[in-house]
Amino acid sequence: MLIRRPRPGDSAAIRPSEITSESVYLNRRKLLQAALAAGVAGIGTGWVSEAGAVADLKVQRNPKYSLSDAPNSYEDITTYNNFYEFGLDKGAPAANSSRFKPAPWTVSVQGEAEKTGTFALEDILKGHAIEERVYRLRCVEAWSMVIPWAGVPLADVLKQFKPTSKAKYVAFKTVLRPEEMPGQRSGVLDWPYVEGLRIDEAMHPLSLLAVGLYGKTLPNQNGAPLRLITPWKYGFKGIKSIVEIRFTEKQPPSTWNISAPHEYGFYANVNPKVDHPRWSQARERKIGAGLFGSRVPTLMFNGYEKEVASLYQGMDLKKFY
Ligand SMILES: Nc1nc2c(c(=O)[nH]1)N[C@H]1C(S)=C(S)[C@@H](COP(=O)(O)O)O[C@H]1N2
Ligand SMILES: [Mo]
Repeated sequence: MLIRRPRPGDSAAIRPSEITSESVYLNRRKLLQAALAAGVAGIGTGWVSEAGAVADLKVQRNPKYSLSDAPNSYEDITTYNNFYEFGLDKGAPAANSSRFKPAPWTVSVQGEAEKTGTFALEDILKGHAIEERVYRLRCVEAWSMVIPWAGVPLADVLKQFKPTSKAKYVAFKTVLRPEEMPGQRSGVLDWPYVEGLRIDEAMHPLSLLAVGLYGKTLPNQNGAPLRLITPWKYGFKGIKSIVEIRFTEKQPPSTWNISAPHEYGFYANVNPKVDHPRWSQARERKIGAGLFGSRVPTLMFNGYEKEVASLYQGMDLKKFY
């Protein structure tokens, strides 16, 4: 018997019926409370509004994080997704997430830190400017996209909770809402989705807590209202719709590692020299670059080798994949 093991998204083509066109999408935005109140980096009561809608954000472009490639279109970024809570096909998250309610939103902060508890999203972000950073997202399935994220350096957010010296890792958890997330009513993965980083990875300046893209709040399919971005790692580390942050002494479990430990490790650093057991990681297909995309070489640490290589000095990256 052949058991088809799930993996972080399939390379199945999007059926036209699954595509939410940009105009349909934009019409759905309705009118938002215009007043993304001043102060607090543009966050107010209109932070995220009704399901399916996005609001403008006040963002400051950070030119330090740019790429020579043009960003993918808003359409590509919001209709070609992996978010198994809403289904397995690339078009499923856009098609099935309109009933998901990303507001109001709280995050529970727990574990090895001085300040723990449940906090409103606005309070966690208070006082932090929202930066726009263009990063390449490299999926473990060997495709990539260029995305202008809006977010706050993860380190800045984490430091306000004063992690103790026992905080060696940070664990993240996605919301569990089977009533709003049809994929969670299936057993394809252990729910809720969980991920984690070593504390030095979490505190690295590249790590971003994203709250938007293209200058607007995150659409549900991209992980509203906040998700993780670690651009030197495979996309599945970028856990979406985060409701819990926990500082831990031991390495936390991660969903894809639980699902298929020989295929997906805890580190998941982009590495063209360490192939997935079932396919090569040497090259990637650029989404949106022509009908079949263009295949280009994958760069070590997704192009961030200079910045992050020192985090893994002395580690055998074939073993710690
Ligand atoms: N909770 C949750 N987070 C998730 C996933 C998921 O299925 N569930 N998929 C991951 C994978 S495999 C990728 S490639 C990225 C895709 O992010 P995007 O859809 O915003 O491009 O989200 C990651 N975060
Ligand atoms: Mo992925």
